[in-house]
Amino acid sequence: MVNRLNQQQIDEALQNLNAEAEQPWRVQSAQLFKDFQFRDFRQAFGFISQLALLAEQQNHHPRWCNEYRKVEVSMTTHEVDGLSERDFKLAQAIETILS
Ligand code: HBI
Repeated sequence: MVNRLNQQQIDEALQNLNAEAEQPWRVQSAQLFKDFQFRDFRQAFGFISQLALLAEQQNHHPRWCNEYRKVEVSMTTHEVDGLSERDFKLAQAIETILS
């Protein structure tokens, strides 16, 4: 059972998530979204590999788009047709693999 977050909950969750991040996550087209830029393709692909393992662990699977050293990540929760705590939990975990 998962709940759809309302706007106030989304704003609070974004604030927590972005508190220590250099580049912020944002909500774009109803998705939780962030652009990542790496030193080179190898680093970008390493990040994607770690992201894939995290997604499996959490059974929550983001969309990603990679071009050379750039990776765009976005996600939503289909079950609630919006954002849920699952999106923010995965985003937080993604930040920890970068730190
Ligand atoms: N990944 N991003 C995302 N959103 C979901 O709603 C989602 C998912 N991965 C697995 C998943 N849902 C399953 O829990 C359901 O399809 C059963």
